[in-house]
Amino acid sequence: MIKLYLLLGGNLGDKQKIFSDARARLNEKVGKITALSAVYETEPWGFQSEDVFWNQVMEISTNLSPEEVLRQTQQIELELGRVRKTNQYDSRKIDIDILFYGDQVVEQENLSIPHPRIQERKFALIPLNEINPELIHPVFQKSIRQLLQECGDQLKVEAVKY
Ligand code: PH2
Ligand code: MG
Ligand code: MG
Repeated sequence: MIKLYLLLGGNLGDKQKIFSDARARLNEKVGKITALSAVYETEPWGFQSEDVFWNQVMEISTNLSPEEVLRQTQQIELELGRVRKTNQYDSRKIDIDILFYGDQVVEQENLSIPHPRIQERKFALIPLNEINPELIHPVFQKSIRQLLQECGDQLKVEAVKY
């Protein structure tokens, strides 16, 4: 079993319903969810939009390979209505990103693990820090707590109660 960390993100549609569906499908298809952060309301990072994001991080215990995880998460994105319009950042119903797969480093054309921009994004670091601040980034050899302290991202990230 490998400890996998996934990030949910979305800023269109019924976010509560979509996130709940995504968690149920991940729990069924990828592995048991063993830790879950709060849901955070976050300002769009890297592009302009009126529609704020929700983000949430989960830890999953999985037997799937990284490629199989990618296939399942992309399938779930499609089932939940994800439409990819451009290669630029864009509003979307659901994005499921692989942050970490144990301490493995994967560099393939369509898959990079750890997620290549996690260290620049408080919308990923803050929820991950909530569930595992001691997790070590296998490339930088720094904890999530340390990466968060060093992160210069100023965009708003706030836990939501719903
Ligand atoms: N995802 C992006 C680009 N920008 N901003 C926020 N707040 N949350 C996201 O999940 C997000 C983003 C690309 O996947
Ligand atoms: Mg993403
Ligand atoms: Mg993605």
